[in-house]
Amino acid sequence: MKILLVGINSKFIHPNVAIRLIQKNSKHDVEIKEFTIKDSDEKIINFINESSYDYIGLSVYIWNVNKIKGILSKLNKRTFLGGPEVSFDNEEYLDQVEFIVRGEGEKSFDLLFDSLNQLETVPGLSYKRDNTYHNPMVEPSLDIEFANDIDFNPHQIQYIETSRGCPYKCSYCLASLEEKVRYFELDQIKTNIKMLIDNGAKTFKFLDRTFNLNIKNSIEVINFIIEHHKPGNSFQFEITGDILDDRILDAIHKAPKDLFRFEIGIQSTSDETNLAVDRKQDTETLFSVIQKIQEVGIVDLHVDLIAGLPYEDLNRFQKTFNDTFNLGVKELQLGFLKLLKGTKLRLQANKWGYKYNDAPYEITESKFLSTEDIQKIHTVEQVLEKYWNSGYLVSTLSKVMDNPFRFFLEYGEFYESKYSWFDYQLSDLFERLYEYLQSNRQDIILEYLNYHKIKPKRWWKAIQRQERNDVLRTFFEANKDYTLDDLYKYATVEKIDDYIIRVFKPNNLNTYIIKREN
Ligand code: B12
Ligand code: SF4
Repeated sequence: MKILLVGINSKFIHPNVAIRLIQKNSKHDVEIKEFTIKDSDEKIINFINESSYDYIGLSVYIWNVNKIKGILSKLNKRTFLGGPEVSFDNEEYLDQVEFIVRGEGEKSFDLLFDSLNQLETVPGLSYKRDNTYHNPMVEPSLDIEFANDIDFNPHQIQYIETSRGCPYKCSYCLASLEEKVRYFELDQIKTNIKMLIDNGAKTFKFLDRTFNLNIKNSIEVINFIIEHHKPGNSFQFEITGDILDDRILDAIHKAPKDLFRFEIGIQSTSDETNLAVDRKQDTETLFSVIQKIQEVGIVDLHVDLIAGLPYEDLNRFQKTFNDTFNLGVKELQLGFLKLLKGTKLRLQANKWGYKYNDAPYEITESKFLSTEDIQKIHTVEQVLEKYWNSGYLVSTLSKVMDNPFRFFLEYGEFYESKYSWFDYQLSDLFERLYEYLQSNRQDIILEYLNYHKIKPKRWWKAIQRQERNDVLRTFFEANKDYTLDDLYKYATVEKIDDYIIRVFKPNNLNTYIIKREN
C-alpha cells in the first residue's frame, strides 16, 4: 500500500517537519510532497488525483486549513488528516475523510496502517462508525527518531526539535495542553545539525517551546553549535526569559555576534492579564534578563506581544507596548490574539466577550477592546513593521518619540488618511514621515542614503552641479579616503542643514557630514 503525506506550507522557506518525522518513523511505504498556500487548488488536486497512491494524508495547520477544506471534496483518493488544526473539534471533517490522527502523529500513523481493520486499537484516532464519532486522544511519547534531512533544502529554514511539550499553561496556547516535556536523544540531534551545516544550511530554528528549560541540554547544544557553525549561520531559540539561567547566558555569550537569536514572549506586562490567562511571568526579572542580553549585545533579540488579552484595554495595552518598546530590542513583534481550537481561552470566549472570525480565529472585539481599538492597534503594527522592525528609520524615530505607541498611532492615522500600506515605494516611507514631522529632514535623508548601496531616487531638491563639485573638491583636499575621480563618479552631495556626502563606491560605502557655513 502506497501512502502520500502532503504538507501545504505558509511559504517556500518553511518546510513541513511533521510529515518528514512521520515518514522517518514508519515502516510503511510512505512518500512526502509539499506545496505552499500560494499554489492553486487545481495544482494540488490534479497532483493528488493523477497520482497512484492508495491513501493521501494531509497535514492541517492554521495557515492551510481553509485551503484544505476547499479541496477535500474534489479529491478522488482515500484521505485522512493530521496536525494541530484537526486535533480538536474535528468532527466536521469526518464525513469527508476516513480518519484523523489527533495529536502527536508518528506512532499512531504507523499503527494505523498496521491495523486498518481494527481502528479502535489505534491511539489518538478519530473516525466515524455507524454515525458515532470515536475521538480518543493520544498519550504523547517521544520514543521516535528525529529527522529533518529528508528532501532537505539548504535555502529553507531548518527546523530542529530537541524537546516536545511545555510545563506552562498559558490558556491561549496549544502547547499548554501538552505539559509533559519529553526530550529527544541529543546525539542524534547533533549529528543532524552537523550534517545540515556541512551541506550548506544557514538558518536554523528550534521548535522547543522553552529551549532553556533543561539547562544541561541547552548548554550542550549551544557549545556544539559554537564549535561547529560556519560563517553566515543563524540559530534561533524560543526562550522563557524569566527563568533563563546565568550558566546558559555565559555559554551563549562565548559565541560570535548574531550567531544566536532568542525569541522571547513577553505578551503582556500586566500581572492581572497574565494571571487571567494562566501565564506565570515575573516581568521584572524578565526585563532585567533582557537588559543583560542587550548590554552584552551578542545575541540578536526578538520579543513578542499579544494584543487582545483579557483586561488589556487600549490604554493598558499602550503601557505593555511602551514598557516593551523602551527595552530597545531590535525586533518587536505585535501579534493579535487568536482563539485556537483546543485552547482554554477559546472555551472562555463568552466570559471575555471575544468575537472572532474563521481561521486564523483572530479576535475582532472583546470586553476590553472595540473593533475600532483593534483597528488602532493594527495601525500601530503597520508603522512598527514598516518603520522600526525594518530598521529604516530607527535613529530618526528614536529622536522624535517620547510615547512610542502614541506616536505610531498618530503618525499611522495620518498616513492612512492619505496613503496605502500596500502600494508604495521605499522612498515614500521616508518622504511621508518628513511630510508628517516637518522636522528632522536631515536625519531622514541620512537614514535614506545610508540604507542604500547604490544611488537612490532623490525625493528632495538636488544641489547645483557647480556647488556639488566645489564641495567634493574641498572635501578631497581635506580627506584622502577617495580619489577625486572616484568622488566625482560615486558620490552624491546633498545640501540639507549641512552638506551630506554619500559615496556609493562598491565595497567602500561611506557617509560624511560637512558643516555648512551660514
Ligand atoms: C514552524 C511554525 C510556523 C511557521 C510555518 C511553518 C510551515 N510549515 O509553513 C510560521 C513561522 C510561518 C508560522 C506562522 C504561524 N503560526 Co505557527 N508554528 C510553527 C511551529 C513553531 C512549529 C510547527 C512544527 O513543525 N512542529 C513540529 C511538528 C513535528 O509538530 P506538530 O506540528 O505538532 O506535528 C505533529 C502532529 O500535529 C501530527 N501531524 C502534523 N501533521 C500531520 C499530518 C498527518 C497526515 C498526520 C498523520 C499527523 C500530523 O504529527 C506531528 C508529529 O508528531 C508551531 C509550534 C511548535 N513548536 O510546534 C507553531 C504553530 C503550529 N503555529 C501556530 C500559529 C497560531 C501560527 C500563526 C497564526 C501565528 C501568528 N502569527 O499569530 C502564524 C500563521 C501563519 C499564516 N500564514 O497564517 C499554532 C498553530 C495552531 C494550529 N491550529 O495550527 C502553533 C501550534 C503554535 C501555538 N501557538 O501553539 N508557524
Ligand atoms: S505561550 Fe510559551 S510558555 Fe506559554 S504554554 Fe505556550 S509555549 Fe508554553
